Amino acid sequence: MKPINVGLIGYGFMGRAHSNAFRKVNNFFDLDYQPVLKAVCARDGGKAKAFAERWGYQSVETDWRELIKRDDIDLIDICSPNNTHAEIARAAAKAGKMILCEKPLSMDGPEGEEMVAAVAKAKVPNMVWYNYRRIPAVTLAKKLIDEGHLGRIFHYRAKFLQDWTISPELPQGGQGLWRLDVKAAGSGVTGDLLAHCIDTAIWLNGSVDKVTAMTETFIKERTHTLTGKVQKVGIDDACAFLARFKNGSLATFESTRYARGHKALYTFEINGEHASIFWDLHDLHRLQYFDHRDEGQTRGWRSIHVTDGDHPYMKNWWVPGLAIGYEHSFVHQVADFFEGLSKKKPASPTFRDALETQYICDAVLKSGKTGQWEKVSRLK
Ligand code: SOE
Repeated sequence: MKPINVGLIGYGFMGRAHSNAFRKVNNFFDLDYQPVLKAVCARDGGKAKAFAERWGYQSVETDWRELIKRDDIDLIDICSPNNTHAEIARAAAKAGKMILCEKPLSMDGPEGEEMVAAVAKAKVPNMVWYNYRRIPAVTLAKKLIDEGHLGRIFHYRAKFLQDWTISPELPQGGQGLWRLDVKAAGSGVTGDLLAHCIDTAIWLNGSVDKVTAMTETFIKERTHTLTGKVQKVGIDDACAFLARFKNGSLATFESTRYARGHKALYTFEINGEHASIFWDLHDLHRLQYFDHRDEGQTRGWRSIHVTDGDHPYMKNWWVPGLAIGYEHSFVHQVADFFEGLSKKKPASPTFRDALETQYICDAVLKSGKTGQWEKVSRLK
């Protein structure tokens, strides 16, 4: 196995999810490559050191520029807030590093285009961590659609509901709360949660032509953690939009952080001429499937427990019937990235693929302001 020296930037929730994946991947997948946890980088040296000790990183940096300069780093993994992705990715590409970037790719489409151009010019492998594609039940949905089980698709319906920002006392900005600060996040639920729904949707159902959206910011002002001042909130707290896919199907998407009782309720349903599919993150190892062609008396929704050896990724884990969870989607993503290197067939979504999601988010946010249908841009 060829070692790939990883330099991780950021040590939050995603820093942990990725580190866990790097550590586990070779235990469960036969690959030509092996990630080595070389360095973790964060501005707070003490916290970075504690993270390095806990996860087994060999060294610590406090300036990402120094990390990128290092000859012993092959791959940069960007887990820092959204407003840092572009600058880091451009520098890492220039230095010839492979790049993994947390979602969303960028603050907006034009910034994403620069990132796509940078990795294309440098010819460096790249991928964005839209991890839900690699939950076996979601991957199975893709397989069933591609094999034609659903037939023509009429409807796509997605939701991502949370309830963690309802309190007006919650500040914006700083560690853990930068997602509420528009300068760091770029947008609210659109770039954070709907971006996931959009990525899955375009993967399963193809490109989106146009959208019409409504957005709302329920709490207009919050104290900023870094300045201590009460400041205007610039993110969308909730967003719902309609979309028309290129294949003629109609879609509804909804996301909010104000749905009391829901923590991470990501669901999607797809209705085709022969069959329908439903998936729910809270029950992530199951895929609900209804096939109109089933024999009449026993026709009905089946709940497929996606844990058998012939289900996507599952032969690499336990024996049939035993479920895996959220963190495994990241392990699968690392495995696919390395397989892509071996086969010289990049694992998706590459930066180029993820730019499409960015364009859709831009059109959604624009429509939220104009109240009009907006066309989705395409890379020229
Ligand atoms: C937000 O709460 C969040 O952690 C997102 O940032 C993740 O991308 C999503 O998978 C779960 O929710």
